[in-house]
Amino acid sequence: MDFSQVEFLLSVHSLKQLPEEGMPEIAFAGRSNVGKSSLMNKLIGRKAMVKVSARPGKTQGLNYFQVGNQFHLVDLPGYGYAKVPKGMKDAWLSLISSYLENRNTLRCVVVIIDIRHEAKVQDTQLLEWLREQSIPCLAVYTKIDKLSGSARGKNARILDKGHGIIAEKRVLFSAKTGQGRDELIAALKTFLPS
Ligand SMILES: Nc1nc2c(ncn2[C@@H]2O[C@H](COP(=O)(O)OP(=O)(O)OP(=O)(O)O)[C@@H](O)[C@H]2O)c(=O)[nH]1
Ligand SMILES: [Mg+2]
Repeated sequence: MDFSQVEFLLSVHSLKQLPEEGMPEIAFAGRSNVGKSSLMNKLIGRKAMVKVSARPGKTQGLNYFQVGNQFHLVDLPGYGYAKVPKGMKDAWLSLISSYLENRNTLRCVVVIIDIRHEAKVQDTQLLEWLREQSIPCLAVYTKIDKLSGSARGKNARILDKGHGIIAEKRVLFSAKTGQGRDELIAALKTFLPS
């Protein structure tokens, strides 16, 4: 994967703003504040191309990034943040689910999960829904820098069990140290045309 040319393309707030289907797309989903945008920055090797915030709810709309003329990376707004007004929550949900369901060029949804917490119902629901829709996905357990080696292994096994994920099919990652970046790239490559 060549990240020497990455640019921000656009922020999509309604289905009709979606760019025409062309390049393959990889979307990044997960709870608010889990570290989706940070993971993307680490992946592309930029400090702040994707906006990051300590405050949950930073990413709104679907933010499109284009990598060379190879593929799109799509940063999705986080879910599970209680302080977002209900009307806005429903609008997000309908935008994101229609995007995920109908986007023919979507090759993989990276579902990002905080390794420190037990299996959360919204993550389980998303993973099950993606499986039902036959949308390929990859689970990434992030913020591993916040745990010691043994706690990492233990928590990863708990999450695998809770979400029905096979250990070989997920990646442990840290946006702080960059650990897991090579594994993430190798896994993502399997979803893209060679
Ligand atoms: N220690 C550590 N902190 C992280 C890691 N990933 C993200 N963070 C921190 O977690 C906070 C949220 O990161 P974001 O990347 O903005 O999270 P997000 O999932 O995009 O959040 P929303 O856009 O609000 O849904 C920031 O303070 C990051 O610095 C990680 O791997 N390790
Ligand atoms: Mg974000």
